Amino acid sequence: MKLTFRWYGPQDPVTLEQIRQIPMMSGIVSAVYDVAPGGVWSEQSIGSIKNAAAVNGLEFEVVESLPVSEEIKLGARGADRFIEHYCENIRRLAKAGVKCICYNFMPVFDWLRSELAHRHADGSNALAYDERTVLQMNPLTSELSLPGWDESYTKDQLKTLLAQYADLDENRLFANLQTFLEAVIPVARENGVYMAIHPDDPPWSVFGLPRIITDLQHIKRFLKLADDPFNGLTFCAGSLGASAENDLPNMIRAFAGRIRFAHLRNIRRTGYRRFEEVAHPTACGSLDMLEIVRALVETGFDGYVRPDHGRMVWGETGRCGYGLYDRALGAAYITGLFEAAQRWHI
Ligand code: DNO
Repeated sequence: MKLTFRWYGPQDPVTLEQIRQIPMMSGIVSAVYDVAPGGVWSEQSIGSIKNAAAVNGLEFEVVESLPVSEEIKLGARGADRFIEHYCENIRRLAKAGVKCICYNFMPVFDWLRSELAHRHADGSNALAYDERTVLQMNPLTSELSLPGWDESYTKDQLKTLLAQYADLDENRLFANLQTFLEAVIPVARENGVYMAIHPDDPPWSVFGLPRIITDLQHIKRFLKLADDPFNGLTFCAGSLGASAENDLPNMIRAFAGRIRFAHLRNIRRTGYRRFEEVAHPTACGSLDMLEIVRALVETGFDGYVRPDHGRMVWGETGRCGYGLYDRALGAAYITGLFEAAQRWHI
């Protein structure tokens, strides 16, 4: 496996000089942030990420995210043009040495949380989700807003978008995903880039919008839409683990050979559709991190890994979930798990 770290570009308070000092760090996971979803990334912007990484002895082989525009998810008029843009981005990224692209197919919202700085007993804070809080919010009328996406749309834009999704069910979303994959996967294959869809976070429907990358059955269905090694998966432990019904090591075994990227983090489930993000080690949360790594090693996983959301510790401030310290601790812990699982075949 190759250990990587997410970097949000020159604006990120976490620097490449810091990232390179984390033991075993091979490269960064990044994206072009100044182009709206659906646009084409300039070769210059892609090249400048690559160069900045290289100057610091780091690779840039993984993109997260190359966003899929809502037109594609909706199967709306104009979707073809955006799919062509998407393919062009794959070609350009491949030319710059990118080997894996993480994306998601969640309508309207990406990840959702009800709290961005949930305080833990030890004084650290982390992201948290409580469905009871989320259900009190009507994204159209409520004055309350959810962290994570509230600045992305104006109320009017959101209203139009949600109306467009009103009669889109799971099957139609799958059909639109299939149309997307039929165009994109051959381009990915020709260019030697693995596509790695990210699970929905949390892995259930929110605000009546369908979510389809959620559990064993749905992900099996997704993998069959294009039964091709280049149609792969980002295995996000924290996203899938939010549902107690997801048996993560079992899912890893079921998806063997198709997992290209692993996001490893722990969460603690504290009730029905309620969880908080915690430090990476097994004993800190509900997920058995060693069993997860063991399943990856056992199934011959040779993709990219990154520590995922960290807590804010030692007074650090910055982008929620993406500070330096706790993710660096997570990286060191993940390295240890892989070393043990690989050496002792535990
Ligand atoms: C949140 C991330 C997601 C992820 C996208 C991938 O911290 O895990 O935003 O990058 O869903 O497309």
